Amino acid sequence: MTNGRIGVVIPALNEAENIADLVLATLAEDPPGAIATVVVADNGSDDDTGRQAEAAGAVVVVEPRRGYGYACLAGTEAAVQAGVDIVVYLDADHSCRPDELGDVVGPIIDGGADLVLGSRTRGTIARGAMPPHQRFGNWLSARLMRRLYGIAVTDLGPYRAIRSELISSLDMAEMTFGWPTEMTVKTANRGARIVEVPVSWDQRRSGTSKVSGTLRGTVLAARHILGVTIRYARRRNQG
Ligand SMILES: Nc1nc2c(ncn2[C@@H]2O[C@H](COP(=O)(O)OP(=O)(O)O)[C@@H](O)[C@H]2O)c(=O)[nH]1
Ligand SMILES: [Mg+2]
Repeated sequence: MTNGRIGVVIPALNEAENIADLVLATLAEDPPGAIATVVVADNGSDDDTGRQAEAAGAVVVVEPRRGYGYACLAGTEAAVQAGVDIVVYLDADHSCRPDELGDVVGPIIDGGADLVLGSRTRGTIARGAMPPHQRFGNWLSARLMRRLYGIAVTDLGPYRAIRSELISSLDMAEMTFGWPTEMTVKTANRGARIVEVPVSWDQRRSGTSKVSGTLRGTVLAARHILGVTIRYARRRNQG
């Protein structure tokens, strides 16, 4: 069994219409273990995201360097400093469900996993929530990861949980779209335990997509995900 103090990290860029409800819903959850802190990593939003998050009860860290990885790292550092045992990541737009937090942390609390990946492929994807090019990209990337790392992954989703000690030791370097992939492949290279659980995937509630809904976001995400997957597999094979 692992101690279960949980830090939830929510990277957010211009999510003022979504963030307060999401923080409140997350704080209202009572997963196994306990939520010690909800950290919103505000990535230089030019709307009210930070103030909304704080008013709802989140700890807000401001990371002016743009990038999903920069925001995740700043949020992770704040959560680790608060003394949590487990860090959970979820998106700021209500695509991930806070009431599935217990499913995502469960395998770590039970002592059976070091990293838990929420798989939307194995869960439920709401109609229109995932465009075809994203489905294909996730399928291809997961397949490549299974082949190169021998891990049983079916999706590359944002909803994930990791032991604090592990994330602190991974020396994360991908500061944009490659962050989730880097976390997964470095954990695999360590021989640490990765477990997938089914999660739901809903439509963004409000506001606009910055990643899969834009050509630039899609191309950059695909390039980083595939690049990181291949790069760390080479390092693995070089011992
Ligand atoms: N910190 C940070 N977060 C981002 C950035 N781009 C998107 N996000 C957040 O990452 C999550 C996913 O982005 P989203 O726009 O919903 O992409 P989609 O799910 O592919 O449509 C949301 O919580 C966004 O607020 C960014 O450049 N920096
Ligand atoms: Mg989204």
